Amino acid sequence: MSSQKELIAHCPNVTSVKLRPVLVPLDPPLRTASGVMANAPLVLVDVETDAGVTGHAYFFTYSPTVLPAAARLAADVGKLAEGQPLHPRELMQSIRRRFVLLGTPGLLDMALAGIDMALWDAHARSVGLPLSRLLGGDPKPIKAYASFGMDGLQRAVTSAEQSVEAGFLAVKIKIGYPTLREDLDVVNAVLKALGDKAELMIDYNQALSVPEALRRTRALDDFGLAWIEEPIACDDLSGHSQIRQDLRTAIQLGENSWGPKGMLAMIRQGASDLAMPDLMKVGGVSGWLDAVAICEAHGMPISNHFYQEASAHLLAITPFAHYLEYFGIADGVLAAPLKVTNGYATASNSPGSGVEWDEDAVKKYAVQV
Ligand code: SMN
Ligand code: MG
Repeated sequence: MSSQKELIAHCPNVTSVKLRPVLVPLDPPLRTASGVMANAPLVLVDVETDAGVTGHAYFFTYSPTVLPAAARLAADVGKLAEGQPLHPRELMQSIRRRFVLLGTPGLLDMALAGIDMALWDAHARSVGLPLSRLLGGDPKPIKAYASFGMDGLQRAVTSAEQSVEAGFLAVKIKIGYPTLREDLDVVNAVLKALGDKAELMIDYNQALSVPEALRRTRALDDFGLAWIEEPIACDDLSGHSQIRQDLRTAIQLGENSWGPKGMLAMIRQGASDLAMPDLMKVGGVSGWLDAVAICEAHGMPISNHFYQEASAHLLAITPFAHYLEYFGIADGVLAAPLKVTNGYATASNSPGSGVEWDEDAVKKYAVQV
């Protein structure tokens, strides 16, 4: 690799953007009130440069049905970056300008974000810096919560007990069982298992109507929960605002806010107390920096959704960093998954955003498109 001085004098160019779709088994399957995921459909992004560094990132497509199309779309969009200087922000702005008339929500935004993340990883690697240091900070311990699915009372209690044993200071479970009684029984049992060792967040994954959400969140409001996440449809911001005004418990949104403008709309509507941007849906590292600046201006505590490796770097430079969601959606294809020690996760100190492939696993889970 070129010397530091040569690298800084000569900005590398992107030589290729390669995409690989994989289907990584989730064990156990991830159950939510809005569906079960047995596998993690991921598009792996590799940005090669003429400086001998390659940037890595991945994006999660939620549904295996759209995985091939997402990979093909990202491959086509990636060609727009080839031959260009490795200037993540400027290059992505220029690529996004090509789609103003089309609009980008959905698969295109997902592909653009994945490419953005990989460009930033390549940029950080090209100057030999961890992403957080490139952005003016340093990797530092971020309080993490162990994130689980909707697994029934007994599994939820076992997960809570194991999390406390492992040193976690917070746990999130998903609820939205057929009856409020079942929700309350699971929450009570988990709170009992956590004791005073850890706090509890709950996530409804958009499962309730507004009246049912008012009914259920009122019943949960005295439990001292850290937050209640997405009780109703993620795009019903006025509905969330109505629920929020009715509660003392914090409402948490953000994983489904598309781009900085989506985060701004959530804030303007008064829909949430907290924000948890999803690094893909918010627009990659570039989108995160813009969106989180808006949230900070409104004093909102920031957590992440998924993408824990790069999010740990970004939360390290976020003044109101709240929690890191610890759910390794891509751990099955990573050579060195992020670890939590005594309830805190610290981003990798290696150059880049902390994403390195386990190439044997990538081959094992590869999907032909
Ligand atoms: C979630 C969303 C999508 C897939 C799995 C889990 C959940 C979370 O909303 O907050 O992690
Ligand atoms: Mg959620």
